[in-house]
Parts: sequence; structure tokens; C-alpha cells
Amino acid sequence: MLLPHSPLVLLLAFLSCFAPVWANSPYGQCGGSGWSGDTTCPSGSKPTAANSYTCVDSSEWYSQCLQATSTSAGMPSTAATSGVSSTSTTASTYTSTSAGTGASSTSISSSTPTDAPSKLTGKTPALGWNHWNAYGCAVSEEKVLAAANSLVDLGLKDAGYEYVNIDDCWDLQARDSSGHMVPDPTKFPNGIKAVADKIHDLGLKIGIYSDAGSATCADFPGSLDGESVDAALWAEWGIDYLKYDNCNVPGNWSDYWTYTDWYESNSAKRYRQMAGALANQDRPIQFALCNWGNANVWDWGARVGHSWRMSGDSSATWLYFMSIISTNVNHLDAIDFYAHNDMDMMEIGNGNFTVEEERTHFAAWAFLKSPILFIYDECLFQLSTLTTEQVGILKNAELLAFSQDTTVGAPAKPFTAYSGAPTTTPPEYYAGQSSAGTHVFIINTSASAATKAFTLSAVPSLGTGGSFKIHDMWTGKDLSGSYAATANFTVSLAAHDTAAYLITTA
Ligand SMILES: *[C@@H]1O[C@H](CO)[C@@H](O)[C@H](O)[C@H]1NC(C)=O
Ligand SMILES: *[C@@H]1O[C@H](CO)[C@@H](O)[C@H](O)[C@H]1NC(C)=O
Ligand SMILES: *[C@@H]1O[C@H](CO)[C@@H](O)[C@H](O)[C@H]1NC(C)=O
Ligand SMILES: *[C@H]1O[C@H](CO)[C@@H](O)[C@H](O)[C@H]1NC(C)=O
Repeated sequence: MLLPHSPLVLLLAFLSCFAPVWANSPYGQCGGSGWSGDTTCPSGSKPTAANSYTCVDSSEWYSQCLQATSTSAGMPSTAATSGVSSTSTTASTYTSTSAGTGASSTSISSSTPTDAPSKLTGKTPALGWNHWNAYGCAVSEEKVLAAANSLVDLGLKDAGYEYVNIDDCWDLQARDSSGHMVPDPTKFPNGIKAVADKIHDLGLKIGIYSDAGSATCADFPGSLDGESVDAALWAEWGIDYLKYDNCNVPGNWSDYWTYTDWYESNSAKRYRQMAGALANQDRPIQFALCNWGNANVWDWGARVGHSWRMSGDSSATWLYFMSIISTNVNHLDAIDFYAHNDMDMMEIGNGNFTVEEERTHFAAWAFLKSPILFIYDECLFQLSTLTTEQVGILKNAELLAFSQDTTVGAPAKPFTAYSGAPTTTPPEYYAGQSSAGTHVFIINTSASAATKAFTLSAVPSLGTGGSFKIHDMWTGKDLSGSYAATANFTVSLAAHDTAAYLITTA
């Protein structure tokens, strides 16, 4: 294989850098709240199922270019032609949290697995790369291995990034005659196992993707009711991580009522079936539930998997960041070791953010202990519209250490910065613990610069006496002097920026 940074590879990468692939591409984002990118989808001269795409709302935040007419995946879908929109409609019936009568009116099989997630993986949030936002359906062995090599070359592996995750569209639309998923021979000519071996040789781990329905969101085979066969195949290949999506859910698996314990819901049951299949394999596979924050997943996610998405697909917009943080702060008690609220992909390098907004994005994902799965391709990273500054944000050792701390499982949580401080949505002040000490994070949510202040004694666990040293986690430097517990600490924050501090006894 060519060295990733050889001149030839750089030239080839440069030549393939036209428009960003997420704009106006099949299965790419075409809308959503706050979305300012391309809203059209590719259409062929003869609109057919194969070459015409329409923009379908898959959630409040995300619309996606989907084929106008679905083709049949391995298992027939009982959903309407557009799986995403039909499952979203179903999803809206999930929202109530009140206890209902439904739990007794459904007959959950007593054989539904109750396996807990493996304790051999997923203690701290997953860090890595995911192909989707960079390549969509145009994924390939070459691109996945290039990403793996770049994790090493850019020092991201050393910083803690470990997962190289393949998303949707990696296989053929039909299973083989023995019912197995088949890697697309054009995209993965050597199969997935060969890719897994190479990724393992680099000291990294590999993720695969499937769906808890009859077909994936891009209409490839789903795993519902075929979990054991698929899990065994992935284990044989050496898979370390599974992202398990929520498209094309057959009608009889919908939840039309509420539950006292949503672990008994049909939604949870679909994910529990896969949890049981994974538990039967001879290797730990981290299980990432991608059911879009439906069915009160934060109440049962930790009994089934290692992380769970809190929303529909993310959007590369500031509005999405504010929304997902606001959602997440209502469910921070769900977060602990082996249990992580997934705020969805890191959009650094995507969208049109200021450096301050990127710092806030990264910091919030780190201090709320979300998995951090980012994108990049040669166009973004190595030929650096994704700047060294952005790589520097992703590699910030102190924020990553907070995310990956092995002695404290809890995230930072909102606190009242001083008596009478205003409450905002999302909150602006957060405090948490790590093995290094106490941390404070402050988001300036407004579009102009502001002075932020907090009283040190208002920070939970610092106490009301003594004096403290304050360390800036972005610069890696201590602020000069020391601060009494009664001191009013102030900082001037640029619009949409986030301050990150470690506070220890002076
Ligand atoms: C839905 O129908 C399929 C096919 O008959 C069946 O295997 C499955 O158990 C049903 N799901 C539920 C939740 O009843
Ligand atoms: C990106 O942001 C800058 C600064 O806010 C703005 O001037 C520019 O028009 C934006 N570009 C796009 C493509 O939205
Ligand atoms: C702390 O300082 C800020 C900024 O100077 C000021 O607005 C605020 O009133 C002060 N708070 C206290 C409790 O002194
Ligand atoms: C950010 O700046 C705005 C405008 O001055 C202010 O209203 C907001 O409270 C600030 N946020 C923080 C966290 O200081």
C-alpha cells in the first residue's frame, strides 16, 4: 500500500477533491433545522429507482436524499416505500413518558434476551472516525484504510481515537443463498475481514453498521429477526463495534402505547434481540444503539448497549448543538461507565463553523461524555481545509482525558454559577470531576462576546474555604495567582465559545 503522505497519494487525493460529497449526493443531508447546505437531491435524466433521489425528512433535524422508490433489501420491508419517513411517523407516538396500560396489552416473548452489554468494551465513550458524513454510500476499502492510516499519521490514535467505523451501504442489497450479508465486492473487493485485519494491525478497532428493522436507512439488509446470523458473521470478521440504526421498522414492531418501563417496549425488544446475539459471540462488540432518542432509550439503554443516540441525525448547525445539549442535560443521570448518551457525530470539518463554535462542539461532547466520532477525508484533513487548528481541537489532551477518565464515570452537570445567576437553555455553566480534580466548563451561548463569572464556592465539591489554582484546559497553562473560595472569577468569552478549566487546591 502507498504511504498515506506520499506525493502521489496527495496528488490523487487532490484530484478527487471536488464538491464536498455530503452536498447533493445520494443519501446525503438535504435539509433539517438550521441547515444552509444544498437542498436538492440527484435526479437522473430518466428518474428511476436507481438514479432519482428525493429529500425526505427523517427527523426534526435531518433530511436525507433517499431513492424515490426503494428496491427490495434482503428481507422484505413492511414499511412504506420510504422507510425513513414512515418510521419517523411511528416515532412520534413514542414521546410520552407517563405510565400507560400498554405494557400488559402486548405480549413480549418471555424469551426476549436480557443480556447486559459486555464489560470488556465501552467503559468510556468511543472515540474514532465514522465514514458517513464524508463518503455516504461511496464508501470503500481504500477510503476506510486511508482513514485508519490517517488516524495514526495525524497523531489521533496516540490521542486516544481508536474506532474506524463503517456506516451504511457496505454490503449488497441482497443476502446470499445461505442468508448472510455480503460485502459489496466493488467497494470491498477483499471483504470486510481483510479490512478488519489491517485495521487491527494498526492497533485500531473496526465498527460495522446494521439496522433493527427489515432494511437499513439506505435500503440494505437489516438485521431484525436475523440477529444471530449477522452477529456471528461480524464476530468471525473481527468486528469490535456495531452501530445499530432504526429505519424500516415493520408495523407490528411499533410502539403505540406507553410503558412503565420502556425496557419492555417493542423498540427495546428489537435492540435486546441484537444484544442477546452479540453476547453469544466470542469477542466483545461495543453496541451503539441508534434509535434516535425514541422510546425513552436513556431509561433502558445501559441494560442493552454501551451508548444510545439522543436524537435524529445531527445537522452541521449551531442550532443542532444547542438543541442536543438542551436535550441531553435532562438525562445526565443515565451516563456512567459503559453507559453513554450519544449526541451523534462530531461535525468539525463539516458545515461552516467558527473556531469558537468548534471548540464548544468538541468540549460539550467531551464533558457530557458522548462518543466522539468524527469525519474526515483527504480533502478535509490532509489538504487542510480542516486546519491544524481543528486537528488540535480534536486532539486536546485534557478534554479527552476528562472524556476518557477511568475513575469518574459521571459527566459534568449544570450548576448555579452564583446566587441569582440567570437560567438559560441550554445551561451555560457545568461542573464535573475527573481524576485530575474539579472542572468547570462555560458556554457562551449567545452570538456576541460576554463576560462570564462564577463564584468558586458555588462549584459543587470545592467547598467554602481555602484557595485554588485555575488551569486553562485549552492552553494547558495555569492562570496566574490563586483564587479564594469566595472569589468571583470572571472571563471574557467570544461569541459561542466555551471555556474549560481544571480547578485544584492551591
Ligand atoms: C412481527 O411479525 C413477525 C413476523 O410474523 C414476527 O416474527 C414478530 O415476532 C412480530 N413482532 C412482534 C413484536 O410481535
Ligand atoms: C460561512 O460563514 C461566514 C462567516 O459567518 C459567512 O460569511 C459565509 O457566507 C458562510 N458560508 C456559507 C457557505 O454559509
Ligand atoms: C462577578 O463579576 C461580574 C463581572 O464583573 C459581575 O457582573 C458580577 O456581578 C460579579 N458577581 C459577584 C457575585 O460579585
Ligand atoms: C454570551 O454573550 C451573551 C451576550 O452578551 C450573553 O447574553 C450570554 O449570557 C453570554 N453567555 C455566557 C455563557 O456568558
